[in-house]
Amino acid sequence: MPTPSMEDYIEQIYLLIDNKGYARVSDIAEALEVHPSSVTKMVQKLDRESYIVYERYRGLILTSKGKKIGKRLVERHDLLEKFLQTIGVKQENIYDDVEGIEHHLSWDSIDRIGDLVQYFEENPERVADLKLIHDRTEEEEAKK
Ligand SMILES: [Mn+2]
Repeated sequence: MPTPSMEDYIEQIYLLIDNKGYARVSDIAEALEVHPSSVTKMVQKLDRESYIVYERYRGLILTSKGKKIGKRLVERHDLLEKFLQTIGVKQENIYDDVEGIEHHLSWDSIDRIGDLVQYFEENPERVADLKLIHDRTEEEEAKK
């Protein structure tokens, strides 16, 4: 299994290739806010572990193993965003919170959160109930 840091790279490489058709070291460095030399080190590691194929002057591509994991990581990120949105987390907190938790949950927990999101999608009146609790909590907080 990839480490959290490897997951961040695979996720970004997958997104870049999906959006632009390619992923350059400089693009990855910019997306992850890290130094290009760290990116070079990591892509070499990802190459050794068969997630990507990296050729210095030709760029990099995901192997089928890298693609499969990349897709799962992007879906996991999107699911967790949707989950936090559904439970009423403020938009400004969502991206950073997902980046903070996404690597630290088992796939079992991810799948169960997926069930919960699906439950809310199928029962929008439950989302409205939850909103009432949310509003009540905020009112009580405001009084303190
Ligand atoms: Mn992410």
